[in-house]
Amino acid sequence: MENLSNIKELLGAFKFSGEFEKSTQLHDGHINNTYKFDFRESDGMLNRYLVQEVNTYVFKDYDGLMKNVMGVTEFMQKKVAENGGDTKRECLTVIPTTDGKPYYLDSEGRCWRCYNFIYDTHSCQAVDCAKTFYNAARAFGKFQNMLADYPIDSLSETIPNFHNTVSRFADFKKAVADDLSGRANQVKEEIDFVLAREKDCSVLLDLVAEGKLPLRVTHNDTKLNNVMFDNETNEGICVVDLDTVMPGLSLYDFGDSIRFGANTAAEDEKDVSKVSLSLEYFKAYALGYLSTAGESLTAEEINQLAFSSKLMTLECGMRFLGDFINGDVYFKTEYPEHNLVRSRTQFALVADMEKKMAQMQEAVADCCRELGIEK
Ligand code: GN1
Ligand code: MG
Repeated sequence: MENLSNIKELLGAFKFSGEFEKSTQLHDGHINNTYKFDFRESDGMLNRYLVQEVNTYVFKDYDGLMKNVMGVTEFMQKKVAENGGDTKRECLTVIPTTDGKPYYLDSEGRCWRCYNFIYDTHSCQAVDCAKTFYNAARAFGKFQNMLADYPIDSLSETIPNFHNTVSRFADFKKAVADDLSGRANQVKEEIDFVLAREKDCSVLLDLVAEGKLPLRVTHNDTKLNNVMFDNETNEGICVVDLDTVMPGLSLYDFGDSIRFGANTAAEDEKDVSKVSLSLEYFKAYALGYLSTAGESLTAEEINQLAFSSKLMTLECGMRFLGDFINGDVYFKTEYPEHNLVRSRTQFALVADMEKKMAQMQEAVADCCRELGIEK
């Protein structure tokens, strides 16, 4: 029971049902700590919950965050029910604390929350075939559609300027200038790679300022492992990790999915020669996403899908490198160079996307033709 010295306290904190059996830590995310809690009912039935310690260094306004999560989950439950879906499997439900609150502050001031566990599903850490990635795309496209009429002004910005790449670039330059870890001189080549791409950082924001791209309610962390796939059908039935649901661009969601899932190597592959953009996976994702969200997208959004993939990869790379230079204060790491390794894979992927940009654009155009989308 790693890190769970406060298990007794937690067991009394939430409205769990049944007799506690065990907790198991899951190691998926880079930010929060996640555990499965198993309980047994007197009739032998298993009750499983997902308990998470919210990282309050990253999410300073955890109260605003949980208000967003409550609002979004309740909204989605209604939508799923209206469409005749299964509210226990197709959306998350927050399990309240024993005194009816959405989160629990423990005696050390740490913030905990609890979700229903989604049975008979699995998550994927890497794309195994194009169909899986297509299914993930359909899930994220549906998610965006489901939240299309969510009251956008009611959402707090859980992390201000999360995908504002101009502000990310400024943060990056500050990290280099401050050089808190003294590591900047080891990574000059990587720093130069970022600095040479300053112009890319403002492309989407300029289009927003010109009124050419709409703000939408977006997920903002569309990694493959944030989709739960049905064990039988392999369809993406539920999108999880709602911490960064905020006003954003559809392009952030599209691009971030490609960054992670269309890479032929893992995000932290040490051998960068294995890193490349799979055009097959790119096209599969574009097809899945356009087949669910395509109708509601504008021509300019579709026009920027390929570029947004490169931009989100560059942004993530500069965040990893910036964190390496800051001394690994944000992302969890397993070894001292981990963030540097992660940033190198992102930059190798950016470089490969730059070579393949015309083919990526062509793949989007093919998908639009296949789906009869004319904008
Ligand atoms: C973090 O924790 P996880 O893996 O869901 C990060 C994302 C990054 C991602 C990189 C709140 O997400 O923005 O793209 O790592 N989440 C936050 O793998 O910063
Ligand atoms: Mg996640």
